[in-house]
Amino acid sequence: MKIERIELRRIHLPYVRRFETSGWFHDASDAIIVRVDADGVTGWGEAPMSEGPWYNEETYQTAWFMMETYLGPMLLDTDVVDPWQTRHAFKRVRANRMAKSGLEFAMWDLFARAQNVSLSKLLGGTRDKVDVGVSVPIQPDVPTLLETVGGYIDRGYKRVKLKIKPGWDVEPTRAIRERWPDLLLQVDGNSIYHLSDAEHLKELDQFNLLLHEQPLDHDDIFNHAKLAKIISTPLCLDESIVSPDHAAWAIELNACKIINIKPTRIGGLADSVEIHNMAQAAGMPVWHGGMLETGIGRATNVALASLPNFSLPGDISANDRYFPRDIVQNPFTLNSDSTLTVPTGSGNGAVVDEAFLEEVTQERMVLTR
Ligand code: OSB
Ligand code: MG
Repeated sequence: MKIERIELRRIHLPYVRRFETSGWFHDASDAIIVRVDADGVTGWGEAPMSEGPWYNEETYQTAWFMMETYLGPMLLDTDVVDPWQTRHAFKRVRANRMAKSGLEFAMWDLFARAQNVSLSKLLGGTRDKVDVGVSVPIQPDVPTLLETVGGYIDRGYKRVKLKIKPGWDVEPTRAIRERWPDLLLQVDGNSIYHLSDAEHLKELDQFNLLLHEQPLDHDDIFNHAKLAKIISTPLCLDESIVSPDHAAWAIELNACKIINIKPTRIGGLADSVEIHNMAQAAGMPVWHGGMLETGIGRATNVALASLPNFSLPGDISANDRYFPRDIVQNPFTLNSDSTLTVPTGSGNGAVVDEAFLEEVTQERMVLTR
C-alpha cells in the first residue's frame, strides 16, 4: 500500500491527576497522534510522548522532528505490502522507537481497516477480554495511598502496581499488603536503584509480590542479572527491553523472569510480537505495560494484549482513569472481572472524536508524496 498522506498532530490533554514516578511526573499527555491515508482508508496511531526525556531519551519535540524529517518521508517512499514490513522502512534510523511506533501503529490500523478485520485478529490475538490492573503513582503519604488504592479496588481493579523510590518503598508496600493480604501486587522503581541497594530491595521479598519491575538503570541488563540472584521476587524488565535482541540477551543472562511489553518503547507491534513469541518459547510470561496513552494508543495496546502469552494483568486501565475526556468516542470501561473487552470491529477499534482532537491540537503537519 502506498501512503498518500500522513498527518501529525501534537496534542495537550491533561490527566485527571498528576502521575508521579521515582524520577519525574506527568500532568498531561503531549502525544503525537498520527493519521495515515491510502486508497480511501484511514489509519490512526499514537506516539505517547511527554515533555521531557525522563522515561527514555525521547520527547514530543524529538519525535516530531524525527517523523517530519526522516520517518514520515521514508514511509511515503516505501510501498508497504504487509504491516509486518513497516519497520523495514525505518531501518536506517537508529533508536527513536516511540516516533517509529506512532507511524507503525497507524499502518497496522490502516491494513486492518482495509481488510475489514480487527487489529487483534491481524496480530494473532486469541482472547476476547484482557486482564488489567492499575499503576498507582507516588503518593504524599501512606493514608493517602491507602485511600487511592482502595478507590481503585472499589472500582474493580484486581491488580495494583505501586510506583516506588528510595524512602517510598518498603513502608507503603507493607501498608498495602497488611490492608489487602490477597491483592495481586507488584512494584516499579523506574531505574532509580543501584546494585548496591540489593540488600534493601530484598526486604520487599516478604510481601509476596507478583514481580519487581526495572529497579536498576534503564540500559543495564547486566546488573539486573546479578540482582536476580539476590532477591527472590521475580524481576521484570521494562526500560531495558527495547528490541528483540535485548529480550534475547535478558533471557539468556537470566536478567528477568518476566517481560513488560510496551510496543511504543520497542518501536512497534511487529517487534513486540517477536518478543512475545520469543518469551513464550522460553517459557517466560509477558504482560502489557502502558505509557498513559489516549484512547488511540490504548486501543492498539488492548489488541496486542489479546495475544496468548500476555498472561499477567496489564497496565491498561479504563480511559476514565487517565482523562476527564478522551479523544475517542468509545472509551474502554472496566468489566466487573477487571478486564477490558477487545474490540471486534475493523482496525484498532478506536472511533476518533475528530472535533475534540482538533480542539486539543497544539501543532499540526501534513506530509504528502
Ligand atoms: O514504567 O510503566 C512505567 C507511565 C509512564 C511512564 C512509565 C511507566 C508508566 C506507568 C503507567 O506505570 C502505566 C499506565 O497506566 O499507562
Ligand atoms: Mg515500568
